[in-house]
Amino acid sequence: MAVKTILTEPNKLLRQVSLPVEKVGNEEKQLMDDMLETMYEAKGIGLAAIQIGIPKRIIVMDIGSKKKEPMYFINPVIKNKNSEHSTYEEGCLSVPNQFAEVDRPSTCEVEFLDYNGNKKILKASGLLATCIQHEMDHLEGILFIDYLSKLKKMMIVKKLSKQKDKVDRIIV
Ligand code: GNR
Ligand code: NI
Repeated sequence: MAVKTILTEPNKLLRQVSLPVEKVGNEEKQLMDDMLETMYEAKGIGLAAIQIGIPKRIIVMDIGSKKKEPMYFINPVIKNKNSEHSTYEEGCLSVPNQFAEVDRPSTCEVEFLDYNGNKKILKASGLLATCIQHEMDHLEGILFIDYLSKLKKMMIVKKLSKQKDKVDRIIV
């Protein structure tokens, strides 16, 4: 297992649409292990493969509070979205230290393959529903800041760009 670097906005790769996984083999399992370790190290509750630069439709999550409860989603598809919405203060490891309220369907059903390649269906509500929808957006190249007003989004991207320039100057 290995901790990978998490890409941050602005980065073109984060806008790429991820491709379906053909078969859940050793390479995919290795990737999921690395993703989980990277997510835990960054203290996140979810991570999509594209966040470490790999455009595959793979997500790992752990919203457990006490013990580790890892979840793996391969080729996830949302089946039923509730017409009732709820708002949640979201953050993203690819948009560091920025938070904003996002409105999404309050519950949903997700069909996916698990770590062993078995087909599963999950009914999600609360934080789980929010997180899975946030992660599935990553598979389409969408970030939570895309739902904010143009002005709010611009301010966040500008801040992050400045932060990146600073880091580059220190390294160079
Ligand atoms: O760690 C994360 N927390 C979070 C909080 C509210 C809504 C969504 C998330 S997902 C985020 C990790 C991440 O960026 N996943 O893509
Ligand atoms: Ni995210």
